Amino acid sequence: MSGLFITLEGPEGAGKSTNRDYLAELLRGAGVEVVLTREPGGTPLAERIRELLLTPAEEVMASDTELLLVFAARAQHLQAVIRPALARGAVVLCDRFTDATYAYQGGGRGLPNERIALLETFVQGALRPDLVLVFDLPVAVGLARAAARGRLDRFEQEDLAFFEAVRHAYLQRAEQAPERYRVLDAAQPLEQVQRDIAALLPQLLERTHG
Ligand code: Z5A
Repeated sequence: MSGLFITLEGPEGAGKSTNRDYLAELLRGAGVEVVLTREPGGTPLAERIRELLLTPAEEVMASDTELLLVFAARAQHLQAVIRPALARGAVVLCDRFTDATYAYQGGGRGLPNERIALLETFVQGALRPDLVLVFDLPVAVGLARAAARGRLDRFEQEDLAFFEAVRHAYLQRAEQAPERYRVLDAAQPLEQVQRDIAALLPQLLERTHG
């Protein structure tokens, strides 16, 4: 595969979508083909699975059901969108990917990492993001931003301990593979976060052009 696979991760309200669009604008301005997508979702079928995952329901969803749905959506997304885009040399900017599974289903729900790793290999083979941008911020700040948006989804209804575990899992993964991760301070004003992103552009373009 010749494209570049960049994922944006972090807790709710960290600014992933806002900054994904900003980075896309920078890359497109430099003449690069960019594919913007998100997880769970990214294809019509995967978006239907997203609905199942995010809509609060009376029946409690088992953690393993949640895990399998996340990977079912990912399998579809990889086949229909991500792999074809990378194969033609595009930059794929994906709002959340498998690091979110380690953070939410692993850290938050407490599922063993080995189970997640098994599905990761089954669904993705050797494919991993080339770069993971982790937008880090205190849990309370992110939740306040999410709450300001209105109705909370099924994940946003979890308690603070859940989100602390999510944040911890992200930071731990970034620490374990610093060559593939960049942790950005997402509690800063948006303009500063975007300056930090713009500073990454030269190295991204270098990798894009080979
Ligand atoms: N999930 C999972 O469990 N397992 C998985 O494997 C995957 C996902 C892939 C859906 O994600 C849920 O799926 C997610 C985990 C689970 N849990 N939840 N909830 P999502 O990405 O769709 O949901 P989200 O994280 O809640 O998205 P979000 O709240 O839209 O966050 P965001 O994209 O990081 O933020 P934003 O929309 O760019 O910004 C939010 C607001 O803050 C907005 O008004 C901005 O203008 C503002 N903002 C952004 N940056 C700043 C700064 N720096 N200062 C001030 N204000 C800012």
